[in-house]
Amino acid sequence: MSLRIYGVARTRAFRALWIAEELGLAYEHLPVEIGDAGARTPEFLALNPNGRLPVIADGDFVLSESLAITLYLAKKHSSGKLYPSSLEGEACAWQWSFWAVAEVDRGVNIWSLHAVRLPPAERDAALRDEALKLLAPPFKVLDAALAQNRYLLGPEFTVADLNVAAVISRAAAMDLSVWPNLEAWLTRCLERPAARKVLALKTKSDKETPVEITRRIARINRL
Ligand SMILES: N[C@@H](CCC(=O)N[C@@H](CS)C(=O)NCC(=O)O)C(=O)O
Repeated sequence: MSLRIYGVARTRAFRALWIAEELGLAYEHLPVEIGDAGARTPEFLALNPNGRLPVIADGDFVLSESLAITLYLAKKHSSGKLYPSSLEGEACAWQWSFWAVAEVDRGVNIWSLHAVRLPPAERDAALRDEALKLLAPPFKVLDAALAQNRYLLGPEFTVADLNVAAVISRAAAMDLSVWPNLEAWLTRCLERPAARKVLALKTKSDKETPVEITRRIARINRL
């Protein structure tokens, strides 16, 4: 199989798996774990010197950074559909993708660790509340954008929605009712068959994650 996706589905590999499923690609999933058991081994560091997941190998072409991966695969396989064909549409897909990483990714990660993923006794309510405060302004922006259109770039789902929804998916258990457009859109995105298939994998791997790994994620990323 020429496309390989490295990274356990609990990680940002979820994003690469989701786009591969949307595109109906044949691929091999290698559920590499983070840290010394996986992404920090010399063999893996040769693929991604950052020691982070996900990575893909498309034939001989190796790529890291989850949202670069989704944009690359969408452009390669679905230009004019999941990937916008106009220069402006493409730029808007980049805009929303960079926005999600810059404005939302870290806050959502902190919130999910301290609301859901760490054992209850180790959750820090102050960090969780601070994350909520950080997320409120960008969520308000997203909610307003979605009042105009069913999806971020218009009436159809595109890679821009996939990228932003995948980043926010860690907050799916959050009370999003103050942002009703955002909430309805996130549900629409995550109910797509491709998303549901990969979410099932992600939920399974979440359940199987040893607590030491969750603690390590919080510690080394200072979350
Ligand atoms: N910006 C990168 C971040 C990748 C990243 O941090 N991945 C996490 C898993 S979700 C990881 O591999 N962490 C490694 C570690 O904590 O040692 C991307 O979007 O791909």
